[in-house]
Amino acid sequence: MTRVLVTGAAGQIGSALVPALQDAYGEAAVVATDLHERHTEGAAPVHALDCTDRDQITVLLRRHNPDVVYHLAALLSAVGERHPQRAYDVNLGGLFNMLEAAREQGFALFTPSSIAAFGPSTPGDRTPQDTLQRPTTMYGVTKVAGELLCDYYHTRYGVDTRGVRYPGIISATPPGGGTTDYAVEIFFAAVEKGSYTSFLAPDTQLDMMYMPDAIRAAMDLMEADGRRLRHRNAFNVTAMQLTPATLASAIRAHIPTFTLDCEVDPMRQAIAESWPRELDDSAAREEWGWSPHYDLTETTADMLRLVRERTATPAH
Ligand code: NAD
Ligand code: AKB
Repeated sequence: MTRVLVTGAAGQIGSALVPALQDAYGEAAVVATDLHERHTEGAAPVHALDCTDRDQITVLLRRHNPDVVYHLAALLSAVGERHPQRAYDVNLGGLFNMLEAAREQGFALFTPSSIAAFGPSTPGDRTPQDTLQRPTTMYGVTKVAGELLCDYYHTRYGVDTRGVRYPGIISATPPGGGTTDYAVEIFFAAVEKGSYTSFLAPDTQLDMMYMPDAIRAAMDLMEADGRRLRHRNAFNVTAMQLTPATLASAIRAHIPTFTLDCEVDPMRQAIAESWPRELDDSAAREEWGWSPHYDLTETTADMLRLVRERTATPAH
């Protein structure tokens, strides 16, 4: 039996990853952890694990003895810019602690990086797998340093580290304070109010992906034959390139009266403009067979269905 532990399990990705892991490996095989303990009806219990607390990590990981850890605990870009010191502690200090635990205990470690690991001097179109990385946010700095740390622990200690550079993730689970959060908020606003005010300018293009593809990317990479992986950590992955305007027009195919306007938040606009417009994900396709299943049309239809279910709002 594969035993799995997830950190940051109560967040946007973790709350979708945990049930998918339970489906794949069985409920008893998956331990969900986050900063604070949580018991929500119908969901796996979340155990307390602060990834900046090395002693707590050692005790909990020895107790559960996982084969694989999905390390999702982090502060995202916008929150990270508001609290850079805390972002450094959680994103890099927490990852260092998990890597040390992986070295001592021998589990495989999945760590997501992000399009935020690139910066304004990176080529923004068809951004290559291996290219210039000079991010200008604390979040991005911790992501690029984290990619390097994961590479180091693999080459130096043989730890089975793996990871992807996620684009913005669209889901009906709430986002945690990033620059791409608008792509989730817009669906809730469309269903609840029929209009949305975007904090990014309407023509700001970023890579995006629907949650089921993001979950499949993580699980497929962890199941892939390690001998085929030349990059291991920080594989570029993408599914679609969106702007607030293109997303609004896809929503209008279902809600014709939907309106988009915009009040630019200068901080998040500057962050978005420092990130790539479209990643080249050919290394992931070649090395472990990655390809997305959801395009904009399918994502929009499924998101509106889920958001209506969650908000109990009938279709217009
Ligand atoms: P999120 O903010 O929704 O969730 C992160 C979780 O980490 C939260 O539940 C939070 O309580 C927890 N956490 C914070 N500090 C902690 C600590 N000290 N110890 C333990 N847990 C702590 O983030 P997410 O969107 O689920 O992202 C998960 C991972 O994926 C992160 O590494 C993030 O950088 C990466 N990622 C996410 C996206 C995206 O669009 N969601 C895109 C690229 C990369
Ligand atoms: C953010 O906007 O901070 C995240 C990310 C792309 O890493 N969604």
